[in-house]
Amino acid sequence: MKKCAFITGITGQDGSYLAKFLLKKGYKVHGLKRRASLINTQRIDDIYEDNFQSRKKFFLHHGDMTDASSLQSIIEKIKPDEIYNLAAQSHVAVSFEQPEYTANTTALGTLRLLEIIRQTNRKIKFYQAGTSELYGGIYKKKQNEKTPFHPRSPYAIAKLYSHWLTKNYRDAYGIFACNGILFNHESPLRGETFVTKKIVSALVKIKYGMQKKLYLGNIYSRRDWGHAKDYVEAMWLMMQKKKPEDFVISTGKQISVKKFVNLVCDVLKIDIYWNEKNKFPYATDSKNKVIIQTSSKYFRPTEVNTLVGDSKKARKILKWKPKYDLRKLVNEMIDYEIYLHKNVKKKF
Ligand code: NAP
Ligand code: G4F
Repeated sequence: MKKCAFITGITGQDGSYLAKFLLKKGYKVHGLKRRASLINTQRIDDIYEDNFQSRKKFFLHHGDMTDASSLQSIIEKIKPDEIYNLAAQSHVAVSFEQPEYTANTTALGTLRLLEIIRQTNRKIKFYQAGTSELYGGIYKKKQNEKTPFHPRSPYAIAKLYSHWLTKNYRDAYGIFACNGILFNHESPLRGETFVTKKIVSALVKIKYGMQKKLYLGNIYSRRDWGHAKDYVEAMWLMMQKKKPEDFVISTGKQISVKKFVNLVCDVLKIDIYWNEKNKFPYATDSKNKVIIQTSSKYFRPTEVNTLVGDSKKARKILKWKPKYDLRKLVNEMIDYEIYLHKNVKKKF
């Protein structure tokens, strides 16, 4: 019989890649969708459009992580074998502005799902979308499953609650519940306000005369950036093991936001010159025009300066390894951005 999965956060970056991945594996896929005044299914519309068959395998249900009754009626109706909890207020900077909403969705949302599993069917497997933000202010060379946590934002603290809750429901009730501790992962479908997508999108537009300047925050913070497509495979692999365990998923390499900008400029053949003597560094192009300006608007009250993961456990036990390197990821993101603006580009 076909396996049935329920994905919360299916309209997001990871949700869309995971849905496609599971459909290819022959799953029936159900997703949670919030009601919005504008259409919010752009990332998954192609599942309907490209694959006539998927109409019988792919279903969306209205609901919200803050509304237990909607989650309960969906789960009781569809009877999933696996739940992937990807829904969250996932933006670190926004979590400082909306800490209570972040806790409600990102922490209590997990509790709502686990309670439904505990009360209705403890055989449902549960994946929790954990994050490298849990490590926050820990300055270990590389972070793995044994590294202590030191969250530095309301978002990371909400995720910490979900991390421990997932472990607790595993220990207390024998539920197959696992945490993926995923380091940053990007793609052409990344949300517009995360730094990689913001940089790629702006520099493509600057290159074609559609935008003048890119404003950034802390260009010195360093991240371990992988591709979302590789990372959703790891989620599924964790759920296929006999025993539920937690795994770090990462590339093991990090670069700074500034170096990421330089890499994108290199691919786009934009010459840039950094001036870092000011409190707010900026960069000019070959005509001495400022095209990148840092601004306090994008600084966070507490920053996570460096993250780089050690995913040896996943590589050994799950036999997982990333297929994308950073250059391939950047090329794909740039190609997609150029494709998006192709028609507009013709005007210039
Ligand atoms: P994303 O693109 O921001 O997607 C978040 C999803 O959650 C969207 O589908 C969003 O719906 C949904 N959502 C938010 N609040 C909700 C609510 N109250 N009720 C129902 N749905 C709600 O995030 P992502 O990059 O795909 O990440 C997926 C998960 O992994 C998140 O939990 C994130 O915190 C975690 N994570 C991400 C990374 C990363 O680098 N990408 C790394 C570690 C962990 P709308 O489309 O309606 O907004
Ligand atoms: O792209 P970011 O917003 O990602 P961040 O904060 O690392 O969080 C992402 O990854 C986490 C995993 O570690 C996920 F859990 C989380 O859900 C999310 O997907 O920022 C990356 C870095 C930060 O240090 C930030 O301060 O880039 C810096 N940055 C500099 N200028 C900026 C900007 N970030 C954003 N979003 N916008 C800027 O203009």
